[in-house]
Amino acid sequence: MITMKNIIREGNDTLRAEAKKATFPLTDEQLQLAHDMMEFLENSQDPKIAEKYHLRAGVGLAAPQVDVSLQMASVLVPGPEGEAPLFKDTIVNPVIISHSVQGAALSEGEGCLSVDRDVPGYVVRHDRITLRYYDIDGNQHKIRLKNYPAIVCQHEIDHLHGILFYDHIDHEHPFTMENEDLVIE
Ligand code: 4LI
Ligand code: NI
Repeated sequence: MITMKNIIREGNDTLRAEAKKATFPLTDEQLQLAHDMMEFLENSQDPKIAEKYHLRAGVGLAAPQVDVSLQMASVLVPGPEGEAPLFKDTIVNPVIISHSVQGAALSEGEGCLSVDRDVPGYVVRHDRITLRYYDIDGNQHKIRLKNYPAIVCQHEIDHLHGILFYDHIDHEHPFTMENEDLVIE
């Protein structure tokens, strides 16, 4: 099982590398990794399990964060209490094929399991994206996402290209945003 010990932190070069595209079929080791990454997100969102194993809660985890430089990330965005997740899948070789001009940012800024400090500021991303990706079985998906799930997927896709959320923050004016951009509560 993946715990915080397995998650590498800023300063590790793997987080700044361009991850390699996956080829299908995935190896047994890659399938196991996909399973373990999703299990980490589930565990991290379960208060009892998270406390027991000292897991920090996350909605996304990319393979480079566990020191595997491969274009694969798990995303688990919970829905309203008792309802289905807004988005749950392990995305392989994801590409944003189109996006809104309108930007959006989380009102409280972003956190990252690989960053052990608070970096305040708006991380302005695309509010809506069309995402093409493969699931772990090699089936192609083309989906539209907006708001929080779109933000999370963009954060995770950034990891596959060596980008960290604070690269997008204007550190001189961390909470300045275009009027047209959406603030997601
Ligand atoms: C407990 C159980 C306040 C501060 C609000 C917690 C289940 C920040 C937000 C969670 C913030 C769950 C999250 C991300 C932010 C902040 C990620 C809590 C887990 C909220 C996810 C990848 C950025 C994603 C909204 C510095 C580890 N996640 N909060 N950002 N949640 N979580 N990111 N921002 N301010 N990071 O962090 O998984 S995209 Cl689900
Ligand atoms: Ni991250």
